[in-house]
Amino acid sequence: MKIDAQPFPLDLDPATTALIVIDMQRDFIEPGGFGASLGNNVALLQAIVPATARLIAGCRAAGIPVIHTRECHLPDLSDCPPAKRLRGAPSLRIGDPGPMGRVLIAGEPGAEIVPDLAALPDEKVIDKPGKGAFYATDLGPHLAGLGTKTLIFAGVTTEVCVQTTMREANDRGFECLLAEDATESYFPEFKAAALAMIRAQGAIVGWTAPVDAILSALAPVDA
Ligand code: C5J
Repeated sequence: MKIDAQPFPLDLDPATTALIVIDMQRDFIEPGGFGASLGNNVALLQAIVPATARLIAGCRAAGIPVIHTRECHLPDLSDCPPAKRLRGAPSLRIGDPGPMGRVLIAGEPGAEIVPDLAALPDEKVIDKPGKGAFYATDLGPHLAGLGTKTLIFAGVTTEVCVQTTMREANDRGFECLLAEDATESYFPEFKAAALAMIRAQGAIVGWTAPVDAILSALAPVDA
């Protein structure tokens, strides 16, 4: 099937496609979490939850596997180098106790995916210590097991973990499509720039398309 995407239509076979929803966690999206502790306006990210939920539902209905990632660390922080933990000037650093438990620590309430986008019991959830979801995880072998060739991406933030994972995926041979209104940044200008970079030079990293364009291709309405 063809997706009405930029910079040109993308041919996609649902049988060899997976959806990756990046880091839609309370720590990034709800007040009191890590994103807010860095001084960011989390309302921007909250706004994409309904579109992301529609994309997830459409992919589930089309039989496309849904994979969720969570950016989080071990309780002893052995997988969080100072080069990551000491960046910025947050009111709460990774591992500090906050209103939703220890910030970005696996198993803590803040590290959970927001309830509206929760994984189904049979869906793969990948805890990742880095920005890219392939780094230090079993995402690569998991996708190989599924026979995946094309990845649809959603989640936050566009220019950090989403773009990093798309670049990792493209280097590994996957065709990549980013759902434009199911991704967001705390910095609207960074989102716009990331979308432009991804599809520049003939889709050098991948394609972008609105959720509705993806859903209408997955479930065409009979004329
Ligand atoms: C950030 C992410 N922005 N998931 N994480 O720190 O993009």
